Parts: sequence; structure tokens; C-alpha cells
Amino acid sequence: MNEKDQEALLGAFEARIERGEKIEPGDWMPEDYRKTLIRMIGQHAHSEIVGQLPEGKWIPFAPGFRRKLTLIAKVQDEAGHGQLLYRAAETLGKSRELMLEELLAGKAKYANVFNYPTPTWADVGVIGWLVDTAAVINQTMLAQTSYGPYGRAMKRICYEESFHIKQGYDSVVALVKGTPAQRAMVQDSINRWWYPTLMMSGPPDTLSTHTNLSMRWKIKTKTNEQVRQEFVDLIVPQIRALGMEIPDKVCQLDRSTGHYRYTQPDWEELRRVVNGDGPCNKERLDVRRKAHADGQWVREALAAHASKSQAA
Ligand code: FAQ
Repeated sequence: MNEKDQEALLGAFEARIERGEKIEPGDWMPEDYRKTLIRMIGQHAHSEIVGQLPEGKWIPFAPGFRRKLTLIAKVQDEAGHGQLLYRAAETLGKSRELMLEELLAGKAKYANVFNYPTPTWADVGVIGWLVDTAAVINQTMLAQTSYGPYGRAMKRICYEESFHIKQGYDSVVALVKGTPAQRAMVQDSINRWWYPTLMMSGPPDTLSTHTNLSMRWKIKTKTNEQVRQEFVDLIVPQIRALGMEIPDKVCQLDRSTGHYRYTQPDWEELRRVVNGDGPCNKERLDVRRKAHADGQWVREALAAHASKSQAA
């Protein structure tokens, strides 16, 4: 195809985006649009899959039958989200097998938060409350994305993630109403999760490499900083309403802007953690590799069944 035809296709594509139309798998799209979406959706899928582990480790120790059932359901939901997202990425031409291979080889990124430890039961509630709130704010924005399959997957996922916030909040409220030791456990957990959760929305706009292009093609409709500010504005009053503190003295409402001020996280820490050097990266990937190896016989059985059905 010559340069003029390429330009005409790009112009028509951008006009569709401008009109708010959704791009579907068979449609023409610029290579960078395809690559950006494969990268983002793939990383998102990995995040859901690895994201099962920090909370999943608490399933055997959940206090009581009701909490255990709810936690099992939440962790299973995250597995389902991962499957839905791998499927959405596959519509862009990259196979699930290749994405998983990259994850297990330590070559793929996934959300920074899942590389931190969960030493107490309060962490399960705080992840559901804080981390899922940050995820839902971002994903509600992504439900408006210009790529049809991703946006539709987001709608379903946000619905379930909103329920996860409720389970996390309910668990935190039970602890906050409990003994001084239980309240202290919640405060300690908030202190540890505050900055990693702020980092979830991505680096500030000055350090973000992909935001400009993603905004131009409405892959993202808000910048990382806009998303983070929405999270801070929503969560700070909730934390304080429970009598808990934000581990940041700067975090006060700025009446002139109507937004809460906050101290920026350590962006060098984000860089290290997402590139493999966080407190639990090795442990998380080891668990995933073992799960993948343990599931080999299932994949083989399915492949044998598929080839038998084809032959019949
Ligand atoms: N963690 O130029 P930008 C969940 C990477 S799901 C890891 O700003 P972009 C459910 C970024 O990929 C949570 N990596 O990039 C759940 C890029 O790397 P690359 C996951 C990060 O794409 C809850 C580089 O840094 N959600 O929580 C992070 O425009 C509870 C430069 O960054 C999604 O994945 C980070 N925090 O914006 C499950 C949503 N931040 O590829 C269990 C979809 C940045 O150049 C329990 N993704 N990076 O090597 C997004 O919205 C975006 O990709 C951002 C980053 C906002 C993460």
C-alpha cells in the first residue's frame, strides 16, 4: 500500500474515533493502535491472574465460613476476568499461549500492587477496598475505550469489581469495630498499601510514555494523574470516616481546587517493582509457573479431545 492510501486510512480511522465510534477486530487500525492495545490488555489480563495470589493465600485462614466463601468467589472472579481479557487481546492477533509464555518468562508487566506481601488478614479487606476502588475508577474510564471488545469486557468486569469493593469494605468495617489490636492491624495495612495503590494509576503524565498516543486514539480517555486524583478524592473521606489515618500529612482538601493534595509516590520504586525487583515478584512468578506446570495434563487432554473430535 502506498503512503497516500495509508494516510487516507489513518484519516478515516481517526474520524471514526472522533465521532465516538467503536473499532472492532476486523476493522483497519494503525499498527501502533493494535500494539498499544495488545500491550495494555495483555498486562491487564496478567494482573488479574497474578492478582489472585496475594489474597488467595488467605483462603485457608479466612475467619469463618461466610468470609471464606466470599473470598473464594472474589478470587475466582479475578481468574474469570483474566480469561475474558486474554480473549479480548486475542482478537488483536496475539495468542494466549504467547502472552502466558511471556508472563512465565518474566518478560511481561502486570500491576505493581501484586508484588507486595499480605502478612495480615486486614490486607485482604484493604486490597478489596483500596486496590479494587483504584481499579474500578480506572476501568470505568476504560469501559469508554475506543476498542469495542475491551470496552465491553470492562463493563462486565467493573460490575464484579464493584462487588469486590463491598466485600473488602465490609471486612475492614468488621475489624475497625473490633479490638484496638484489630484497628491497629487495619491502620498498618492502610499504611503499607497507600503508596503502592497510588502507583497503580501509572506514572505522572511527565513520565508516562504511552499516554499521548492513547489519549489521541481514545484508548484511554483520562490521563494517569486524572485517574489517581479521582481515587484520592473518593477514598480519603472514606478512610477518615472510619477513624483511620492517611499516611501522608500533606493529604488535605485544597478548597481552591476542590481536590485533595497528596505526596507523589516514589516513582523509582514503581519502575523497579514493575521491572521484576519488588518484594514478591519472584514468589508470584514461581507460584504461577508451578500452577502452569501442574495444569499441563489438562491442556494435553483438551488438545487430544479436540483433535479426536476433528478426526471424527
Ligand atoms: N503497574 O506510559 P505509561 C486489578 C508501566 S487490575 C505495572 O503510563 P500506560 C483487579 C506501563 O505498562 C489492575 N506497570 O503506560 C484486581 C508501561 O510499561 P511498558 C491492572 C505499570 O499503559 C484487583 C510503563 O509503565 N489494571 O487490579 C504501572 O499508558 C484486586 C509506562 O507507563 C490495568 O492493567 C503499574 N501500576 O498506563 C485483581 C488496567 N503503571 O509497556 C486482584 C489497564 C505503568 O511501556 C485483586 N492498564 N506501568 O513496558 C492501564 O490502564 C494502563 O496500562 C496503566 C499505565 C494506567 C497501568
